[in-house]
Amino acid sequence: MKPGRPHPHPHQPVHLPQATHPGRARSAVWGAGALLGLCAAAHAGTVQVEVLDGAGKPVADAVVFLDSAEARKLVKPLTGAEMAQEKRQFLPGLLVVPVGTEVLFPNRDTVRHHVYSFSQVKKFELKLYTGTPANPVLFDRAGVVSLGCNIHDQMVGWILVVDTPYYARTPSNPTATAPLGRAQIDNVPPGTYTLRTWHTRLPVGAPALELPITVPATGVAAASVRLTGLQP
Ligand SMILES: [Cu+2]
Repeated sequence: MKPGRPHPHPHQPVHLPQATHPGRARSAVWGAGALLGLCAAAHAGTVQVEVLDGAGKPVADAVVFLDSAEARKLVKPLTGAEMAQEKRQFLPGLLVVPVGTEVLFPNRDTVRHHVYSFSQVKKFELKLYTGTPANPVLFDRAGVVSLGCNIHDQMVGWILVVDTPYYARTPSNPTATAPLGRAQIDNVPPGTYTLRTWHTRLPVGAPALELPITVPATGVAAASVRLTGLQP
C-alpha cells in the first residue's frame, strides 16, 4: 500500500462527486482523427469528454464509458488481457476490460507474488506463485476490482470492468492529438447513453460519476465532467 492510502475495502462509505452538466452545444473538435473517423463511419457519432478536477485542472488517467441497454448487447471480451507484476508493481496499474474478459496475471519478478481481490464484483486469490498462473481470471461482472498482494503491501492495482464496448481514457502523457484531460470515444451508434467517469483516485468504493448524453448520427457530442473529491 502507498502511505496514506486507505486499504482497498468494499464496505467503505460512498461519496458521490459533483457533476457539471455536459456541454452539448459545444462543437469544439480536438484531434484530426475525430473527423477522419466520422467520414469512415456513417451513422456513428464521436463523444469527447473533458475531465477536470475540483480545481478545474485536467485529470490524467480518468476512464470514461458509455452505458446503455443497446451497448450492453454489443460487448465483446478482450483477448490477451494481462495484469503483470514487474518490479513489485502491477503493470498496468489500471486495466479497463469489457465484461467477459479473461485476464492473465504473469509474474515477471523473481520473487513470488500472492495476488488477491476482496472486491464484490470479483473476489479471487492467486496463491504464492512465480511465472504465469495457468488459468486466467474471468471478470464477468461490471465494476471496480482493486488488487493487492499479500507479500508486498505497497502493490495496488485496479481493473475496471465495463459493460460496454464504448470506453476511453484521458492520457497519462498528453500529446497533440490526445490533450491532457481529454478522452474521445469514436464510432458510437446514435442514441442516449449514461456517460460514466471513474478514476482510481475517487474515494474507495465510490461509484463512477454519471451524466446523460445523447450521441448524434454524425458529429460530436461533447461533455465536461468535474471530478471533485479526488484523493492526492
Ligand atoms: Cu507481491
